[in-house]
Amino acid sequence: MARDWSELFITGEAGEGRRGEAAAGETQQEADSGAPAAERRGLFRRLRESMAKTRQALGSEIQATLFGVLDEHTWERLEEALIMADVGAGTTASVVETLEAEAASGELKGGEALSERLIGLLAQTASVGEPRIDIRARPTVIVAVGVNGTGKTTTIGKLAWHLQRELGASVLLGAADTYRAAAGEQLEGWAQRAGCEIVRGAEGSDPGAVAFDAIGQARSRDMDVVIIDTAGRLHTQDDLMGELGKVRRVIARQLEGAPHETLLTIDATTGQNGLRQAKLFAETAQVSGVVLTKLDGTARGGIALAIARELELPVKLIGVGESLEDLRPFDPEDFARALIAE
Ligand SMILES: Nc1nc2c(ncn2[C@@H]2O[C@H](COP(=O)(O)OP(=O)(O)OP(=O)(O)O)[C@@H](O)[C@H]2O)c(=O)[nH]1
Ligand SMILES: [Mg+2]
Repeated sequence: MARDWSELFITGEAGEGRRGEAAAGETQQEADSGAPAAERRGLFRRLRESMAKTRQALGSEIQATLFGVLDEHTWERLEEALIMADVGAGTTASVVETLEAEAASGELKGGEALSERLIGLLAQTASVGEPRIDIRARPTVIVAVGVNGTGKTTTIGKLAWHLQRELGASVLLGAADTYRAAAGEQLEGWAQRAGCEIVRGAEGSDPGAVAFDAIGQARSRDMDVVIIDTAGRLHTQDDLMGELGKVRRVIARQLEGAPHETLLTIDATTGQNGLRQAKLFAETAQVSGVVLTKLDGTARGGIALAIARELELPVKLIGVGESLEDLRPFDPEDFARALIAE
């Protein structure tokens, strides 16, 4: 599971070109600082802080004391709390059923043990597929798709910044959302903040052509990663799905094996409703992972634990704010622990 950036990305072996050297340098730095454990604790603390709303909502219900007396009421309260946090009916039912059965058989004794097991079960349901992002191909092409307003453009900016900062990768952005006048400018703003380059097309121009251009430039300049922004809305949903398919085909023709990663952004504040909208994208855009955004602003962050089951896709990244640093790898166990542990 990806607890930090070095675990999230699959990179080449050390010494294998620029990226390998950068990665090795990073590891050395970590070793020099001698405090990966302390760093991890710091990250975990910040994760808890950024999920304060969900944690407070859940924490007031789920505490070791909840398991003091085990009766029907206990399991009902647990179920209610998880559903309120948007963990989802299916996920909640299966987790609570297992916990209840294990408690009844005497396998688990005491509030502490039950809390721990609950964390483990939630983490387990949230684990599906490949949680990492493989960036060994050069260039690696990442496409961001999702409903308008969910945070594609913002996430791209943050991701570009982290790729450069943590891995020393060179990143080029492709502004293939040519439908909205402001979309290119917005991505340009993020490119400046992240300190990377961008390829844009004229408003209303062919998004596939922008993607084609971006990959062409990245290849000729031997760059590491290309991230393509796409539209979240067109005249109709069918148009949009058609266009995403076209962009994808152009990319595949331009570079074998690309796109290597298709990230679907989902706005956590829209809860189960957002999930339903996301399903359409997941079905048609060959999505390989989810970025769950705006976790900082919602009490329904439990949705992170339901996505794996409901979309059969791993959450790879979470957005916890509006600035560059506010993107982090998703680790189901850390996440469940941050929600539930006292
Ligand atoms: N609080 C918070 N706000 C976020 C996060 N991610 C994105 N946002 C905000 O959500 C709004 C929409 O983000 P965009 O990146 O423009 O969304 P988009 O998917 O590109 O939208 P379209 O281009 O219209 O399809 C912006 O105001 C962002 O600042 C997050 O993790 N936390
Ligand atoms: Mg956008």
